Parts: sequence; C-alpha cells; structure tokens
Amino acid sequence: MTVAETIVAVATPPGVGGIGVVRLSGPEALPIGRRLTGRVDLSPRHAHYVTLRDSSGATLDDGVALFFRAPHSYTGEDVVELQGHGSPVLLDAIVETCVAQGARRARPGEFTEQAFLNSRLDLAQAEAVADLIHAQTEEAARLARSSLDGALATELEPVSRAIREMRVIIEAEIDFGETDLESEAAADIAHRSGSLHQTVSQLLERLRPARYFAQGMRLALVGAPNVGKSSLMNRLAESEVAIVTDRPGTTRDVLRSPIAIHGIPVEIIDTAGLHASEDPVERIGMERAREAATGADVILELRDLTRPDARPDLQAPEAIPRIVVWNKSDQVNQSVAAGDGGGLQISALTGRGVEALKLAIVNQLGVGDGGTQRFSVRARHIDGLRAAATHLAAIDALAPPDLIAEELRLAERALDELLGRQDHEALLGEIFAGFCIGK
Ligand SMILES: Nc1nc2c(ncn2[C@@H]2O[C@H](COP(=O)(O)OP(=O)(O)O)[C@@H](O)[C@H]2O)c(=O)[nH]1
Ligand SMILES: [Mg+2]
Repeated sequence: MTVAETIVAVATPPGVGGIGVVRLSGPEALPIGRRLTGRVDLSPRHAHYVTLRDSSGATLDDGVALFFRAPHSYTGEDVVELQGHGSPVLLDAIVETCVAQGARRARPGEFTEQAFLNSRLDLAQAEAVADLIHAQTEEAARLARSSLDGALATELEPVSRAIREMRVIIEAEIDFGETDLESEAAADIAHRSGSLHQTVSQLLERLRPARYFAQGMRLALVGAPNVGKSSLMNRLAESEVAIVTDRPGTTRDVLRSPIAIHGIPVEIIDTAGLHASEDPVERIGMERAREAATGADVILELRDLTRPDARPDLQAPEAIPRIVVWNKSDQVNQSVAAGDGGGLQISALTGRGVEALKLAIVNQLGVGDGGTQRFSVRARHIDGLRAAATHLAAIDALAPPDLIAEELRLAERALDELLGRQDHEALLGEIFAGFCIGK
C-alpha cells in the first residue's frame, strides 16, 4: 500500500481571471489549509474570508477558503479550495507554499483519478468529466453531462447481472462434475446467451455513432483542381479560411478549420487539387492531401458539374465512407443527371444544397438526430462492447461447461473493464493523462 499523499494544483485555466482556485486534496489538505489561512476553524462547506500567507508569514492575497470533509468531496478525500485573485504569479505562489508545507504537485487528471479510486465515479463517468471539459459543442456537453450521471453504467448493469447469473448456473454444473449440460439446461443457456448477445449488439448499434460527439470527426475535402474545394470549406466554415481564385493549384497545403455540424465537432480539411503535375511544391501538397484523406472519418469528393470529367485520382481505404458531391450547380440549367453513383448537387458559391450536404454527412456517420442519444461514448467503450458481444456470440450451449464459463468470464471482464471495475494501471494512466492539471 502506498501512503496517501496530498496533492495540489491550480484548478482554474492558465491565464488571468477574476478569481483563481487552488485545490488541495488528501490527508494533509486541512492542516495545510489552516497554516496558509491562519484559521483553525475551517468548517466544512462554509465560505471563509481569509488572508493567505506564505511560509514566512508574508501576505500573499485575500481570498476565500472552502473545506470539504472526506468522503463528501469531489475526490472522496479531504479537500481544501483556496480562491484568490486570478493572477498566475499569485496562484503559483500559493501552490508553492502548499508544496513547502508538504503537498505534492498533482499530475493531469489526478483529482479525478482519486475520485475514481475512491469509487466516487466509475471509469466512464471519469472520462465524461474530461469530455465535458473538452466539449466543443453544446450537444457534446449535454451528452457528456449525462454520462457523468452514470448513464452508461445504468445501461450495462442489467447485462452484467444477467452474465453473472449465467456464470452461477454454469459454475454449479462444473462443481457437480458435469461434462455436458442436460438438454434443458443447454436450451436455457442458449436462450439466455442469444438474447444477451442481441441486447449488447443493439446497444452497440445505437452507441457506435455517438462517439463522434465527444471525439469529433474529420472531414477531408478532395477533388481535382478548381472544382471548388476551398470555396466549400469557406462556405461550411462561414468565413474566408482558404484563398479562392480561378487559378488551379491555389491551395498547396492542407488547411484545417473547426466547425460544428448538427452538434458534432467537425474538423474540415481542405487539400490541394489532385491531378498530374510536375511542380514539386504541388506534388508535396498532393501527397499531404492523400495523407489527410487516409486519416479522415469521411471523405468528401468534390466534382465540377461544368467539367464532369475532372475527377481526382485518389485511392483511400474502402472503410472510409466517401460522399461524391457535384459543385457549381448554379452554372447548369437543369438538374444534370450526375455521372456514376449519382451524388448530391450543391453550389459553394450560392450555398444551394449545402444544408442537404450537412445532413448527408451526419447520416453517413449514422448519427442522425443527436437528441435521441443519451450520453457520450468513446472508441474504448465501443471496443469493450464489441468484445463482450463476440464472447457472447461464441457461447455454444452444447460445448463443455468450462468452455461456456470461460466465454462468460471474458464477456463480463470486457464490461468490467469498460466501467473500470478491474485494476488496469496502464489503462488508467492513459485515460487520466488526457485530463488537464487541476481536474
Ligand atoms: N459558379 C460557381 N463557381 C464556383 C463555385 N465554387 C467555386 N467556384 C469557383 O471556382 C474557382 C475555383 O474555386 P476554389 O474554391 O479555389 O477551387 P479549389 O481549387 O477546388 O479549391 C473559383 O473561381 C471559384 O470562385 C460554385 O459553386 N459556382
Ligand atoms: Mg483550393
């Protein structure tokens, strides 16, 4: 066992602000708080107006001290919050003083990690804290907020319980020395595992798209030169992010711009036109364009209705969905039957068809209306559910009971990992490292 340490960090963002908050958590939080404030009577959940002093007794600032007694605090330990004026120099001096008094500077995410270790949060909730802090759209914040309320655990609890029930039945059979299940028991196991697999698969289907709300998606615009990629980028970003001219080869480098489409944070990536070129700069630009396309969640291949033959030479992985869009619809009179595979028609110039395009993008991701989705999901959660589904599907009721027991154990473990019910130090390190200091 490690001795519990007391950690300290500035909890407000770096920079200048009206107030700044220094947070202390751990067994020494109260004694250190008392020394800095000179107050022995810090009572829980009361705002105390105090003078903050350094170790030599010199005044640092006037401020407010708050004490939260374990376990009724964010971390589940004793927590003291010291509020001073929002000056980085001053806040650093307060932290310095806490360190001189025996506290240690916190790592990123360590307060939330403590909350998790003290069972104040499950792992999905801890991740939701990070998702909430980093949310880029209102919708993403709303979904993270309900994850924080434990929505994923609530969904998974009946599944975990049903798996445990099955394990009890199977383990009993093994204890009785059964090598095969009686036909009645086998039918029961087949039925239970079948319906559980269905439940997990449905959940997976429902959640898969939701991860884009928390993690965002990348949309690469590719096409031949001059088809209007940069114009579309500017139209979607609603600002002049990229230079547009009638000269082919204007965009030479990869440009990125953050926008939101139907509540999903989207990074649009404008690229150099793909065509045969001997210009070395253009060739590097095209190389970067191909790289960007390979890393995208959706590729938007732009074509030009006035030059239907101008198409990009792009080999991107099949797995990345590609939407073909015909631009410059304002230039053609009637709706031209657009070449192979059909495709949407838009005008980056007038904005016609752009709303339909946004809808096509979110539909491509299977996101549709975010309003039906109740919480934010990470790729890790999807992987966990997929693993559980695989093990449930692998259950063969006619196989020896110890094989069935093993699949059930693995399915349960996948769900436990998802909520952090098992100790996986490497995983925890990875998750909490994505936080900011002071959270
Ligand atoms: N009429 C018309 N012209 C467009 C449209 N979109 C782009 N253009 C023009 O096509 C030319 C090339 O546009 P640009 O966005 O730089 O194309 P890129 O090379 O694919 O990035 C410019 O002169 C644009 O004004 C459109 O929807 N309609
Ligand atoms: Mg361009």
